[in-house]
Amino acid sequence: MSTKSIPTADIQLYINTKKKLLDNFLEDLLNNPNLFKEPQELWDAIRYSLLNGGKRLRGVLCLTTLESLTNKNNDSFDTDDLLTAASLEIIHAMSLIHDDLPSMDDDDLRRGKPSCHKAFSESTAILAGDAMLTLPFYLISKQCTKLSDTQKLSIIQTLSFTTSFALVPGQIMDLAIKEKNIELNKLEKIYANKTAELIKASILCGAYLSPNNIPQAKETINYLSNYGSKIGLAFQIIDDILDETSDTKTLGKTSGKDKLQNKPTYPMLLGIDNSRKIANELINDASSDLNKVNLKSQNLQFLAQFILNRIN
Ligand code: GRG
Repeated sequence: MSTKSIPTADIQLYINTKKKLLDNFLEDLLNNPNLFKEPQELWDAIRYSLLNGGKRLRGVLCLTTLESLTNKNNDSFDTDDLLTAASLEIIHAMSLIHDDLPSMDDDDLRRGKPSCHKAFSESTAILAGDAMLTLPFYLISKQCTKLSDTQKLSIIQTLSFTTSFALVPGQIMDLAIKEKNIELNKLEKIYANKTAELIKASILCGAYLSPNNIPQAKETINYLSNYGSKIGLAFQIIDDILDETSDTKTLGKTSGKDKLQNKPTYPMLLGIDNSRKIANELINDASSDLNKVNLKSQNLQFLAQFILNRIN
């Protein structure tokens, strides 16, 4: 299937509709008094960090993958689907809380508001992140009632593998960079781990939510996996470009920080034009991977385009 393009406003509307679904679901989840008890400070910090905007790209990718492999849509996603998509957003938000800490990327601003450790205390931010890291495993194992044990295990394995073997190592490698002239392949490895793997995991979790009898399941998973790694790397390259070219208000986090911290990035190593070219190639490659999968819509293609054209 060749990819038609779609007006940016249409894909933004598509994303916003799913974002609203996820925002409402997360809000209801966090307002459940049976689940969230004392101390108030902990749950206030979690609510503050989770219900504060964000593009919800990981949750949207999960639901879009499910939609692309099945006949489900916004009206027919069930609680298990939304708990899984929400879990990806919970882990993502947790990683942002910890990333903003003074001992990590040290940023006072996130999603246009003071970072969690600024709005609360550093210890509360660390502990809120800790609770958010394991919450998804409780939600999926206990509250997903329709998924088979195999599906739950695949999702839990994907999430735990991604955090232990990609996000955390990626962050450690990122913090350890000392030389400004790091080789590109080393930077690519860091980005693949700290950013692309969770994006890939979002797509895989969406695939695991669909019934187990997808034709040629293994091949489908492989192509979706390749698509995820490529759009994930492109996402981080665009993030680097936006850090240089956009402003703090649009980004909702401090712009120009990489330069300030003397951190090597794609634009620093290759220039903005070449970095954009690489991101463009990655999106084209990802699109070719998707063309090998029998999908019911082109929405994953459109999300890849969105990643390239995003402004925040
Ligand atoms: C244990 C999961 C875990 C993590 C600990 C702190 C850490 C290790 C990893 C941080 C990795 C990190 C922050 C990577 C950057 C990824 C990135 C570009 C985030 C911004 O994503 P957006 O733009 O954010 O989708 P919004 O706010 O829109 O959700």
